Amino acid sequence: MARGKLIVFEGLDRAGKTTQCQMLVEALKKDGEKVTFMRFPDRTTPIGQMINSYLSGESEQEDHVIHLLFSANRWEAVPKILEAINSGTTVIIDRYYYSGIVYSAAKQNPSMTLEWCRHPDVGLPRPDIVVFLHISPEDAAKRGGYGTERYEQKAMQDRVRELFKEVRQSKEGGDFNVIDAGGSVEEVQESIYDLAKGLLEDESGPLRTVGEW
Ligand code: FDM
Repeated sequence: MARGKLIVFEGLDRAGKTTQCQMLVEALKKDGEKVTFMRFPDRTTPIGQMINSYLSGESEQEDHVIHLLFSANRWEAVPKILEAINSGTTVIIDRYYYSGIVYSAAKQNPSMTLEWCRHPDVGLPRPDIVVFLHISPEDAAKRGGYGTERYEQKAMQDRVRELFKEVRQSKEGGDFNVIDAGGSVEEVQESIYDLAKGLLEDESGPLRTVGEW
C-alpha cells in the first residue's frame, strides 16, 4: 500500500488558508481519496488550550515559552500524523512549523532568530509539499480588517511577510509552491487541486523529516 502524503498550507492571515484547505479535503474525498484534516495550533489539547488563552489575550507567556508550547503542540500530534500516513491516508494541515518560526521571530526578541526558533521543530515529519497562499498587502486589506487576536496587527503581519520570504529562500524552500491567492475562491481552488492531484499520483519515497538548516 502506498503511504499517504503530507500537504501543508501556509500563508499570511486573510489569504484564505482555512477555506482552501477544507475545499481541498472535500474535493479529494469526493474523488475517493483517504484524507484527514488537521490544524495548528490544535486548540483542543491541554497545551492547545494554553495557546488559545495566550492568543486571545486572556493570559501572558514569556516569548520563548509560548514558542516552545506551539512546537510541543505539533510534537504531540506526530503519532497521529504518522499513523495516518502509514495507513495510506493523506494528511492536510492548516499551518505548521513555518508559521511557528516566522510569527515567533517577528516578535524581534533578540535571542529568537529564525534559526533558534526552528530548532525545536527539527525532526518533525517534513511535508511533501507546502502550498503557500500568497496575498499582496493590498488584496489582504480589501478582505477587511484583521481580527482581535494577538499578532493580527499590520506591523506584525509585515514582518511575518518578510520572514516567510526568508524561509522560502532557505534550504527547504523547494518544498514551497507559491499560489496566488488574489483570485476568486474557485480559481485558487483549481490551482491547488491540480497541484495536489499531481502529488497524489506521484510515487514517493519514504516520508522525510525536518532537517537542520
Ligand atoms: N502561530 C501559529 C504561531 O505563532 N506559532 C505557531 O506555531 C502556529 C502554528 O497563531 F497568528 C500563530 C499564527 C496565528 C495564530 O493561528 C493562530 P490561526 O490559524 O488563526 O488559528
